[in-house]
Amino acid sequence: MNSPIITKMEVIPVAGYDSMLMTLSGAHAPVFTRNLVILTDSAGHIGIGEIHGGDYTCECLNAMRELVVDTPVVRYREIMQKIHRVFNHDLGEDGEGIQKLEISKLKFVVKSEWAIECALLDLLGQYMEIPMCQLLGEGRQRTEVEVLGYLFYASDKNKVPQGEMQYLDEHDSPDPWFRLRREEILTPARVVEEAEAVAEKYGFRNFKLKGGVLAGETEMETVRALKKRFPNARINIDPNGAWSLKEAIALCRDMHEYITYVEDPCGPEGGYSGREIMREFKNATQFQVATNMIAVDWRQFYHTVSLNACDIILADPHFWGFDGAIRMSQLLTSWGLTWGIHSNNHFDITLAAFAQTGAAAVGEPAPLDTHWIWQDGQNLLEDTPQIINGKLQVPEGNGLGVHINMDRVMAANALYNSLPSHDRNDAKAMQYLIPGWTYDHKKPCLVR
Ligand code: GKR
Ligand code: MG
Repeated sequence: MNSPIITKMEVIPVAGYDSMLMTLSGAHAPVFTRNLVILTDSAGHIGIGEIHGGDYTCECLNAMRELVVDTPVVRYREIMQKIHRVFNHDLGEDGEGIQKLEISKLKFVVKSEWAIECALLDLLGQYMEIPMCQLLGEGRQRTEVEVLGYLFYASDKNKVPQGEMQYLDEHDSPDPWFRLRREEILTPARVVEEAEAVAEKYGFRNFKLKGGVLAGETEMETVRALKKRFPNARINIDPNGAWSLKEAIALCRDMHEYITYVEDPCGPEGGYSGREIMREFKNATQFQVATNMIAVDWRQFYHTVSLNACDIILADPHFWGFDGAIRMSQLLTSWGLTWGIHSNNHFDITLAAFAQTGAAAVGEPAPLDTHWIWQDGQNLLEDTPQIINGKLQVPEGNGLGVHINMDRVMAANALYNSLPSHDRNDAKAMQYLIPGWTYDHKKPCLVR
């Protein structure tokens, strides 16, 4: 067999800068972390993958190395099979998933091996001289993929003592979006400014507002202001299950002319799972509902679909794998449901992976989530895929179709190594806004 052999697997943890973005979990820290997988093969090709950060994911990846190295690239499915046989995820530890957005559980929902799958598909595509999307499902469906403008409320970073947790300051950037994204954005008018800035820079036509931050009625006011400014946009809101069923119904019932669909409006309560509660929300409001919280594995997916609890499943490839995410798009499409992608903070390697996955998804995907606009400028690639007119351009080269810049990777690794902790902790920065703040999955983070 002429297939190249995988000669090396590197796992490189990296970090990048973020804004003080607000969610139900608290405030994003100034720095976020990710893990990179870099495979080298005997033909001299490099395959890359990116996944969530933190020591747990990094250790899992390092433990998988010996199942990957010295294997022919074309045996990528056997490699994944071996990994799954050896690293049989214990359902006990992630059974509840992130129904309550408990960030400490995210590491069990994310499956580290999907970064290896991405790097393997990158190598296989290079060997076969085709883009990664041609290796997935039914092959390439489109050459550009719609993404949405992911809007966040952001707190004033100056409330955090200098030196304690240093947020990036871009007040002297020539780019209006880069300046704005590091400022306080806490009112409906400021969120409209935010949407204008990203619409101008990236051409977004549709938006998602991260809720679970202010009182529900204020968040609805923000949605109304957005719709007034962008009457043709599809706008959705995602409070990550912060509202009780009763609150969610009261807040959303009269919002049909403003909101296209609601993402995880409510979650588990009163002994019922998030799936049952979302079904009741749908019954009461007739809204289309999306999730990245109540269906994060195939067993949860079964119950979600059986209950008809959801219309749009955001199949994050870091949860489902690339093959799995596309399989999901096939199932959803054949059942008349909608597929999309969920994201967390990420670099442009994940952006390229989203482009390839979105290109292979069948049917009519919902505009994909991406946090990348908050990280734009800190690129680890030579040729970061661009968002033009709200559409992510799918790289045309072989495999992932992009090239890594190792100098930037090593700088991001140095930043990671300088951190006192590598795990996401959204409570820490919150303490400077509200002393003694603790996470409560039923209270918007700034409502205490
Ligand atoms: O970036 O903090 C965040 C988001 O709230 C993230 O944690 C969510 O998982 O973006 C995600 C979502 O759509 O629920
Ligand atoms: Mg969500």
